[in-house]
Amino acid sequence: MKIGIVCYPTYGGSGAVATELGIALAGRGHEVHIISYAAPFRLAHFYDNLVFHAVEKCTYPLFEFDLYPLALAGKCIEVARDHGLEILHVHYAIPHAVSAFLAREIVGRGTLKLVTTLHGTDSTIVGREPSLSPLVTFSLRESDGVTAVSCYLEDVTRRTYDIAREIEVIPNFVDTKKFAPAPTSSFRSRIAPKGERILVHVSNFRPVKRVQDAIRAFRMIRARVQAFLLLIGDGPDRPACEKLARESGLSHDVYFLGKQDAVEEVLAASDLFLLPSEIESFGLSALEAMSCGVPVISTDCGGIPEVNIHGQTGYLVPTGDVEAMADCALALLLDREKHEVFSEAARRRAVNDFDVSRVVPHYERFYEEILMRGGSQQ
Ligand code: GMT
Repeated sequence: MKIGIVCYPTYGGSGAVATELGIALAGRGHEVHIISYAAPFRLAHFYDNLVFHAVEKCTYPLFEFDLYPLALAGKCIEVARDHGLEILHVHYAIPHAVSAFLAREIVGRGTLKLVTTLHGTDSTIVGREPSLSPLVTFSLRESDGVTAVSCYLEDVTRRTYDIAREIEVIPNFVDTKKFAPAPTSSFRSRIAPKGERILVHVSNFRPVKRVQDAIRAFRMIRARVQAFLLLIGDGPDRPACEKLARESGLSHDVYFLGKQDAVEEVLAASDLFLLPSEIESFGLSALEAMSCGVPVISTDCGGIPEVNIHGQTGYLVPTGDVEAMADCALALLLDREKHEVFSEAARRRAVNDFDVSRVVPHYERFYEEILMRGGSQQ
C-alpha cells in the first residue's frame, strides 16, 4: 500500500507512535510518506521505503496568524498526487484531521482514504474547546476510518462527541527488541555507582502529567532508600519542577536529563517508572518502561489500567495520592524478589500483548478493510 502519515514531530506519544508505525510499515514493504513541519524526533535514520515531506510555512505580510492547517492540506494534496497515496493516516485530530479532510475532498474520495487516530488530549481536552469541538466531530464523522489507542479513549470519545460511527481500538505498541532489559548497563554504573536505586519519569512536562507529584513521592522514597530520580523530557512545568526539587533539598538526587534520543538506554538502567498523570489515554512511556522490564507505579486513570496491571506489572494509585505512590514504590524497592517478579511480568506483558509485530498487522488489516469498503460512515 502507499500510505501517508501525518503527525506532530515534537517530543510526545502521538508523534512517537506515528513514526514507529511508519517505520514498521515501511519495513513490511509498504511505501510510506511521513508529512509534518519538521522531521519527527524518532526519525533519526534513513529507512528503505520511507520518505519525509516537510510542510512549508505560508509567509506573506498579510498572514499574522498561523496558516499551518492550510499549508498541511496543500502538502498532503501534493504528496497524494505525486506518489499516488491510497491512505492518508493522521495522528492527533487537531488540526490534522481537518486538513486531511480538505486534502481528501480535493484529491477525490474515490482515490484517497482518510484514517484518523485519536491519541488522547485531542479528544479529552483540546477537542472539547467550544470552538474546536464541532471541527473534531465533523472530521471524525467524515474520516473513512477512526481508531483510538485504548478502550477508554474510544468510550470517552463516543460519550463526548455526537458520532455514531465505529471506532476501532488499536492499542499502542513497542519494539520489544529495542526496548529490552539491560540490568548491567554502563549507564547504570555511571548514574548510580554505589548501587543506588534509579527511578525514572518521561513526559513533555505539561500540567496534565503532574510531574511535581513524582518529585513529591520521590522525596518520601528518598527518605528510606538511596536513590536517584531521572526526569526525561521538557515542557512548561519544568521550571516549577526544578524549583520544587531545589526547595525539597533534592538538587543532587533529581536529574533533569531533558529530551533524550536513546530513551531506551535510560529506561533499561532503571528500577521503577513513575507516571503520576491526571489523564492518560494509554501511557506509551509506561509501556516502553515495561518492555525494558521496569515495573510502573502509575495513577489509576484513563487507559493506564489497560496497560499496567495492578499488583502484577506495577501498582495503580489514585491521582494526587503521592503517599500511596511512595508506599507502592517502596514495596518493590525494599523487596528484591518481589521486584524481580514484577519486572518479569512487565516485560512479559509488553512482549505478549503489545509488541510491534502483533499490533502493526492490525493497522494493515484496518487499511485493507477501508480500501475495500470505500466511503465514510458518519
Ligand atoms: O494527548 C497528548 O498528551 C498528546 C499525545 C502526545 O502526542 O504525546 O499523548 C497521548 O498519546 C499517547 C500516544 O498514543 C498516549 O500514550 C498518551 O497517553 C496520550 N496522552 C494523554 O492522554 C494525556
